[in-house]
Amino acid sequence: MAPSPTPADKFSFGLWTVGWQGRDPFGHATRDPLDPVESVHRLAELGAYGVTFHDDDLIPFGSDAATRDAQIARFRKALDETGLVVPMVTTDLFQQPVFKDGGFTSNDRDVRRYALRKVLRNVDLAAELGAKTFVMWGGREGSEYDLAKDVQAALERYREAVDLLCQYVIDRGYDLRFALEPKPNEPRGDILLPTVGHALAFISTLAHPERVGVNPEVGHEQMAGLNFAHGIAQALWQGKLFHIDLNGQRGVKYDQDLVFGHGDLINAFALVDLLEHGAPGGGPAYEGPRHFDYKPSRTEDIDGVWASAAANMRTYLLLKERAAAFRADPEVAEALAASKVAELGVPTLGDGEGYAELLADTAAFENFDVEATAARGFGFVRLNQLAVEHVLGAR
Ligand SMILES: [Mn+2]
Repeated sequence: MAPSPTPADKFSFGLWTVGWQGRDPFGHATRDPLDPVESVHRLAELGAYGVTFHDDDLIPFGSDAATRDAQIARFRKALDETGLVVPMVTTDLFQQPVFKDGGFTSNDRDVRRYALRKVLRNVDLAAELGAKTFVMWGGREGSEYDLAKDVQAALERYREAVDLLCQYVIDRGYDLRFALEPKPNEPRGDILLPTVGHALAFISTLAHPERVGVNPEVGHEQMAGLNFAHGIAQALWQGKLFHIDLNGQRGVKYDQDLVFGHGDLINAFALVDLLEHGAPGGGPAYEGPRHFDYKPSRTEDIDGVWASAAANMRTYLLLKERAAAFRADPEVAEALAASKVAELGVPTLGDGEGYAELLADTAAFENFDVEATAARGFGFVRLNQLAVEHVLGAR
């Protein structure tokens, strides 16, 4: 029996997740629009603590000032009534036709200036609502045709945009950090900053790198055939895991946005273990919101929407419970020791040792028994089977 979700679990959902109407490139919507106020109430009832949104999820694109203010007021009232918070806000720079070649990196300079204004306005709203993280998914920042996009210039313009936004929040005194969300492709043929690694390298070139981290999404990394738990581990190691998008994906194909755990379940188990306990060698755990960026499948009716929202949280809590049991199992402790997992946390060089001491250490090389060491197994398969059995509830 997994515990029911409570706000202490810090589960959050995008308005665009439960609000997705099931429209895809081959088919019309299968569900009616959902009022954001209704979503706030239903998510609170299910035990979520937070709700997130793109500007256009809350305020229809092109609304006049009065409509915008009224919609924000209705939303705020729902937050006050439910106690839900807004930990993160993001801007839609992908749906409107004007952004067909991107926002910050459109070849058209006027579009780039318009995109920046749209984001600046939403940064003000994010700060007003108390959000601490501003996510940027550059879904249209990319190309289909290599000769039509100067990628180096596009990266310069990307940097110019992020530097300007950082300067703005610093000057305004906002307690807000940015998180870049990588994705390899879809809707563009190729998207800039396609993986966590690309994004981390880009951040190191910025004027205010301390203000910018990543918001990795399970499916986005797995679409590139990458190991999500590894990407998260590197982001944590570099102090850059500002936010996370949890969902499920079954291999290298279109972005499925399944319920968390409905893709690679064993990788999801390793992920929850890492987020909750930190690295075995003492690396940090994750303190931020457990944010679900999934889509209730097109086959589901509105009851299925709320059932799938609950499923995300329940799967997370079940995996959290299973991870705790895994860590507490004496046989697992013994298998971890046999696999020398903790030994990787020991520095390769001794205290005060440099290359001179290493060169002088005959045990390290001249007298090292290469053959005997090479013959010893690490026992990783046994360890993994113990993990699988914990996931299956067999232990
Ligand atoms: Mn996705």
